[in-house]
Amino acid sequence: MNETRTTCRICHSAEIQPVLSLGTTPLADALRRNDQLSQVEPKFPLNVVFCPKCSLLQVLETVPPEVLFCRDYPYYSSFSPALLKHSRENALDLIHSRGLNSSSMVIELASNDGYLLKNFVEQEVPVLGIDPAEGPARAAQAVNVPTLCTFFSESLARELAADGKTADVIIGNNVLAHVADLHGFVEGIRLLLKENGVAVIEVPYVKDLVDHCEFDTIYHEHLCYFSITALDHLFRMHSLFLNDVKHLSIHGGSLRLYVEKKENASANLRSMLRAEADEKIISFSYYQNFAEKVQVIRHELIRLLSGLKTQPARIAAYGAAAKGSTLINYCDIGPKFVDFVVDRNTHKQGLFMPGQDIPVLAPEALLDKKPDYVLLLAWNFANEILEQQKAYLESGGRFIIPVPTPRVVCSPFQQS
Ligand code: JHZ
Repeated sequence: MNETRTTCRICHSAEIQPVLSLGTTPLADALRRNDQLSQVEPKFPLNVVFCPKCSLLQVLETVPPEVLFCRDYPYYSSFSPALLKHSRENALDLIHSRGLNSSSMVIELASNDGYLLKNFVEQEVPVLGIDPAEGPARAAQAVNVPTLCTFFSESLARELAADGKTADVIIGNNVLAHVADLHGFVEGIRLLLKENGVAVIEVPYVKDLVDHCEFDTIYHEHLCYFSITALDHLFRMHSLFLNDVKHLSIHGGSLRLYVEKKENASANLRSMLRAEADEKIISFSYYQNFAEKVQVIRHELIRLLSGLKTQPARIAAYGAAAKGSTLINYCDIGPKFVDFVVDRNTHKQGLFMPGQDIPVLAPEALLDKKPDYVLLLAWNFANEILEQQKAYLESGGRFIIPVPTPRVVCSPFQQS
């Protein structure tokens, strides 16, 4: 059963303040098969609150991780070429900067289909992946990335450490925000990390979420939306130290964190912490008009789509992304607006979008069926997707980018 929190996920303060309600939505990655469409679809409240004490933005509802991530989890990182490039650069940089070799150990938490660890395997650096999603974990094993198909936890870290499997580098990309037992997870990192090891962790940055109104990245898998201040606090609670941070553009704006056992804060980290205080990212006032901005996007997007429908235009969507599910369900964009969604991920093709029962097809459908407009649900990969879709654009097709302000674009260079 899902639980609803009454206290902060990091500092346990009960003084949490409401920021946004996205209503009651289905699980964002629970795409359905044709034979499931007549069944009742589970839906859960999706409410966002802010903790003024430690500055953590978070959702109140916790859906059991086994329900979210295990059996039919359809997200496979390797279908996004830009993410593969980003991950390879990260791996090669770590091999070089940390001097990793055949006697090192790299452990990745939420290693998915081996999209990142395969780069270390290629350079003969020993690795271990840990991921609870059965399909992606099998795919990783198939490309020779040793993978434990289970959740990472404090107790698993204890077992691995007792077996002598401690890490020079622990990687955790887009996983910290997903973890219900946040403190157990971070304690596990401490247990698994060698004395001079580093944990390199990527999380979406709450500043980008708010500044660019990326409200669709809020769904039940994402429990926390981190500021650097909140992260600094979290790691200190487990005698770990956030020593450096990089601000990256991936996924609409992310942070790459460098966490170690000894405190050695970079000047860059100190200045980013100061900037968060100066810009009030750590105060409730920063979040106060977020809900209003989200409502404006919903209103403008529906107005745009309704106007196009009266032409009458035919509209499809690109990206059966989890964020796409939040967008179409919060804005109630169903088959009356969108005929079909396309996605390169073959595990999503043939299924239907959660809550709105829109079919997911292969991207070739854009040239076959020639819709007039394509709503870009995976807007975080806009550059890459518009480049791939040049033929569609040249044939007169148009994309609609929904956030931060819904707008129509007709070339790869226009969407910023
Ligand atoms: P994408 C994922 O969220 C999953 P999602 C997860 N919840 C998370 O934390 C965030 O990332 C950070 C497809 N695609 O990655 C692939 C193409 O078809 O933006 C995906 O299905 N062609 C763990 O699901 C979807 O779009 C392409 O060229 O919101 C993108 O999903 C590319 C680039 C992608 O995130």
